[in-house]
Amino acid sequence: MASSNIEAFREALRSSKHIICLAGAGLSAASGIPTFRGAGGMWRKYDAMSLATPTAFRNNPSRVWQFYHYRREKALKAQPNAAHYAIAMLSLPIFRNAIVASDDSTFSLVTQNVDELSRRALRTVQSRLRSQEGTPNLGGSTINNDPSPTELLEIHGSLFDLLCTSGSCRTVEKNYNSPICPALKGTEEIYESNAKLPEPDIPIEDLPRCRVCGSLARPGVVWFGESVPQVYLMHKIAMEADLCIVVGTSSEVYPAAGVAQIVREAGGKVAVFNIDRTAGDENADFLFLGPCEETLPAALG
Ligand code: BV8
Ligand code: ZN
Repeated sequence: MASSNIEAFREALRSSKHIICLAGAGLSAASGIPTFRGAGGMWRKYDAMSLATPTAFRNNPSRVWQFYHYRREKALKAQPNAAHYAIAMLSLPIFRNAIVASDDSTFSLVTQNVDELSRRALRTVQSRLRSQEGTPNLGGSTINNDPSPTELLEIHGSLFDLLCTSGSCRTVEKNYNSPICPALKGTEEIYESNAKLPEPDIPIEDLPRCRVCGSLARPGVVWFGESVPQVYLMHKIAMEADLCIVVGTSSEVYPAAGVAQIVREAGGKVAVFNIDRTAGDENADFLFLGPCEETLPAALG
């Protein structure tokens, strides 16, 4: 039976050395980003899962791009919340080593979210401390202030990666333009309001194009049925972890949902932070029910 005793969790945290955090849409809920399955309904008119597939994009690129444009605009206006920052602080060796009383502990955040809010939170805490004198060992790569590839795995990609769909070009670029193209401007309102406004059918030539070859571009996210590029790195980190903190995920999407089981089978402990009960949480060592933007800072504080 999972414990909800914070002191016992803190004891487990203190005696861990390799921490992995697995995050899902519930981590960003307090930032105003709708979850996939939550009451808010990612995109009320459609089931998000039916739109996050290569087939949906092939059959109706206009609708799929409106879905991603809607989420890009939401994410651009959103701010990381207290749970993002509580996790981000664990990425700072100077902070983490003080908790786990070891100077060679490791931390990895594996997020299923594509909103880049965790990336922003890690960048903020790492650059803020880096800007103070004499605090050299802050984690992250000093080059572009970005978290290192093992500190942050955005395993389902990013709303702000733009991929060329031409097999001979395959350009990938970061794109934070709002809107990403003129034809999508304002379509987010149609989906925000309950008005039964007609869905625009945007001609394919007016959808986002590759800057290099002009082909149709797609969002740089991993769709259902597509392989997860960082799955091996994720599994390697999970097998070496002695504590897994699972935050705000329904634990229904694989391979991410398998991480906690891998940590448990390798002898590690699992702590679940969720507003509701979820698949497999009865096997966790710790279960903290409530909004993670409150429970996580309280537990890690
Ligand atoms: C793969 C990016 C194999 C896009 C996402 C048939 C064919 C192929 C594969 C499959 C198949 N059947 C099943 C599969 C496997 C499939 C899968 O797992 N399906 C599920 C539905 C059973 N997985 C895949 O397809 C993966 N690829 O298997 O490839 C392969 C190998 C080789 C070659 C080819 C193929 C790829 C999966 C990635 C899909 N892309 N995202 C986009 O975002 O648009 S998944 C997407 O949905 C999210 O990223 C996220 O991962 C998932 C939603 O899950 P959650 O994050 O958990 O969010 P959810 O809304 O469900 O839950 C929110 C939780 O938060 C709730 O528990 C709620 O209680 C809680 N909460 C809410 N508020 C708070 C809170 N908790 C705390 N505090 C709060 N305030
Ligand atoms: Zn191209």
